[in-house]
Amino acid sequence: MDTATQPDHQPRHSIAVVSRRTGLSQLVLRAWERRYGVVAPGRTDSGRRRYSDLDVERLSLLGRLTAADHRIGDVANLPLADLRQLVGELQIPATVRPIGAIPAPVDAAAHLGQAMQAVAALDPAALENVLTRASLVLGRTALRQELIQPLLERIGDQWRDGSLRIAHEHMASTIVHAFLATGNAAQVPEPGSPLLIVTAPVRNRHELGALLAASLGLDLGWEVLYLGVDLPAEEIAAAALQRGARAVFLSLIYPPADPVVAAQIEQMRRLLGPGVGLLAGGGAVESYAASLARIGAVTASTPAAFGAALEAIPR
Ligand code: B12
Repeated sequence: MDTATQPDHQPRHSIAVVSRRTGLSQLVLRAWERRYGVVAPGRTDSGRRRYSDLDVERLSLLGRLTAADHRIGDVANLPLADLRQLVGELQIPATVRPIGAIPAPVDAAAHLGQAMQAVAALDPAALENVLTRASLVLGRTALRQELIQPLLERIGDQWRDGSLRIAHEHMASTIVHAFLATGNAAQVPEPGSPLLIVTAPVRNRHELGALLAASLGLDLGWEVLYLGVDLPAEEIAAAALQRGARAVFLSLIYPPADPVVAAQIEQMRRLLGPGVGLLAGGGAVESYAASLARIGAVTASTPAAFGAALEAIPR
């Protein structure tokens, strides 16, 4: 039987989907293909890569192995069965195996514990190590939802109850910011992807929720123009119109229920016109529900809601 007709050999997943499933950035996927021929994805008529289920499994296994210190050059061309066996052998020792100075955990809760230790110790290199390793072991979705968001919440709680200082929060925010920004920059959208602008309106200076939303937008196959925070409505609208954005995401974390912010939100629709989709998310979003409803903005409090809202926007 021709293997190309078997379901798991059929090339059907885009590079964005494969990146999301394997936790490997698009940059790494392309580099491994070019340098080591790890997989040979099919191509659409317009030249876009399409990966089969078996390609995804192979890439996932290679991601796990490289996260556990195997050199990609040593494992790149092993048969799938050998890769499965090698990863199987990792399972038990992985929890006790040292990578650098820190034992390598396999689940998000253990990574979170290590990340909090690094924050408490004011050790940016250790925090960066935990994030880098987690990105390979957990994949991008779990990294965002089960490590980075809970980490920020815990830091906020411990900062409020006085067990962490502002210095701890600033160190952690700096590392998480750089980590997310670098990961986002490495995600190259496919040509012709619709454009999403991600930003936060004036008085909003929390940036990490916006960077998380940018990361999610990239995973969903959008090109993202990230404009940082504390940006007046007219600047956001001018950028959206200049670049022909299909949608604008506003991150609203703090301050809640601020009349100046509400007025800026309401101005957005007038400045943008009817053709651009508006979305909002973040801890303060409910306090702006009335203004958001008036301008027809969709509130996305979960990744699934965010995905559905983007999906509903004509491209
Ligand atoms: C880091 C941080 C800072 C840093 C930000 C650095 C940076 N570069 O971003 C700095 C030091 C600047 C800062 C300043 C302040 N902060 Co602050 N900060 C935080 C901290 C620890 C993390 C913030 C963050 O990025 N969270 C990540 C986002 C994603 O969390 P979230 O809004 O709760 O979002 C949830 C959902 O809405 C959803 N979500 C969010 N965005 C999106 C997007 C999409 C697409 C989807 C699907 C879902 C989604 O995901 C989260 C689920 O867990 C939080 C603690 C916390 N619990 O968040 C405090 C926190 C937000 N800060 C707080 C406060 C009080 C302040 C200050 C007023 C402190 C001060 N006295 O100066 C200032 C205000 C600054 C301003 N004007 O905006 C409070 C806010 C309380 C409130 N709501 O009233 C918090 C909650 C801390 C606390 N426990 O008290 N802060």
